[in-house]
Amino acid sequence: MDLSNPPSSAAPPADTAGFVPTVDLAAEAGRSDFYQRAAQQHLAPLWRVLHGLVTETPMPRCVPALWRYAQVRPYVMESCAQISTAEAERRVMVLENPGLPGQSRITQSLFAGLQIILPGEVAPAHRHVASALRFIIEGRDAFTAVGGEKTMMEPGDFVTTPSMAWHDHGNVGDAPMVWLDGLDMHIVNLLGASFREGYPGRVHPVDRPEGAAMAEAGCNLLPVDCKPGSLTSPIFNYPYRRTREALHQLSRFREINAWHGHKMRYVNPINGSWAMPTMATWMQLLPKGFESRPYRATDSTVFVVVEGAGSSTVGEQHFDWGPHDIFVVPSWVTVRHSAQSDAVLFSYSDRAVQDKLDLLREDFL
Ligand code: 1HN
Repeated sequence: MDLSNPPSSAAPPADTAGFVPTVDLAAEAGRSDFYQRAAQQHLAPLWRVLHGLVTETPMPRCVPALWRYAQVRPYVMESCAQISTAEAERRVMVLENPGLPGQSRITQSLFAGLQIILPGEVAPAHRHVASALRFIIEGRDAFTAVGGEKTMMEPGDFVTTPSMAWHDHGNVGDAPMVWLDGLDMHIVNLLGASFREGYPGRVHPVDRPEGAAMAEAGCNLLPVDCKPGSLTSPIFNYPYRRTREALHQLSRFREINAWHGHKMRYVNPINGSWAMPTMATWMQLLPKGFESRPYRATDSTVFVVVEGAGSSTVGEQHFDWGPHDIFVVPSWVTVRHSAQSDAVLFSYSDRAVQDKLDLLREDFL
């Protein structure tokens, strides 16, 4: 028996350096009766699983993966013929990491799905402990209402739904809207902290004017009597128009970061931290011809291409990408980006959690 490779954990890579336990096979066979008797008491020997539990380096089961929008869009559209929003509650096609099939995970800790809402449809109000982000991919004239305020959404907007905030969505236009949903429910579930509730009506009442959150917190000003209520940013729509303009201005005077290009993180103006307590979010501009230096970090990251074309080498894999394509860089896998034209990438990861728990490691190679 190979003690370094217990069946319940991922196999270590062949090049894993360091201590490999030597196993006295005869002695191990002699212990099997002990193992069986101990198991009756719900006891198990740590030495048979230790190195799979505490690995020398991250060993994500999540693998590098790319979803080309042109290939998945027809399925998102077809889902509308298959089921109504009323029946589905949320009409979402889940992006399943090929290394984690059947688990509704795009990374070990995060969910991603493509939600579509047709003209005239309403996704009914509910709330849950899991936080959600929306990254708008196509369409216009659709809104989300969060905690009593509505916001109209446009492609490239980053919209948050804080933990336990009532939310419903609607499309008042004449074209479908598609966005990417990113949720942290796997983190919530790991901790056994999940609750959800449906609202008795289809929509939750709106009691604040559109633009209220932006006026209160989105103009580098805060009301003098502002009292932070949660760790989630009070700004719940970060419009692409403003983000794109900031990146453009930045690129005119600031030295480019060799690993990230021109990359900005979305912040909570109350405390300067991440916009959401569990999910870190960024937008980056890679100017035409830019080739990033290799980088790796312990947060598995989901990228959504907003504009432009380019490619990324993720571990052994090479992904060519264009607008609306989605790809994943797993924990501790080295990534290099290359931009064929000016390219803009949105990304999110569990770094907001890893930061708080002092777990994050990164390598600038
Ligand atoms: C959810 O509530 C939404 O509110 C979207 O739009 C996707 C995926 C899993 C669980 C809840 C939404 C979701 C979700």
